[in-house]
Amino acid sequence: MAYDPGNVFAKILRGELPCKKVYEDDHAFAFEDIHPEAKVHVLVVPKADYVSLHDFASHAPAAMVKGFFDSVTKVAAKLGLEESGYRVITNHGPDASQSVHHFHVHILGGRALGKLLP
Ligand code: DGP
Repeated sequence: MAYDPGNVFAKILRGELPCKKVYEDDHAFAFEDIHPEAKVHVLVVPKADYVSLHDFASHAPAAMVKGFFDSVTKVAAKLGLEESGYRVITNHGPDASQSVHHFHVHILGGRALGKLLP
């Protein structure tokens, strides 16, 4: 799938759509999910155009991949989740119901999350 710059996360990154910003650095931008599924539900997106995990892991420079995942852990720490714990999820493709085709991870926490799948 080719990257579509009209996706909602690209619009958020360009400031064309509002969001509740949580964190930003050179590599990543983090904001609250519009449909939270836990007390804390934050999305972290790279500031670069990748469709999904496969695209990001295959094509992004190694320094960008490391920078992004460093940012993810910084966001979790900023949210106060480092000690209590949290879950990081990324959905790739139809069976995972990926709905926004700009690579992102979900950070979920703030309560005991239980099993991996319902
Ligand atoms: P998924 O592609 O399935 O990993 O999930 C995409 C998530 O993005 C979903 O939990 C809802 C969230 N989302 C979709 N549109 C918007 C939006 O315009 N603003 C925000 N903050 N979140 C959105």
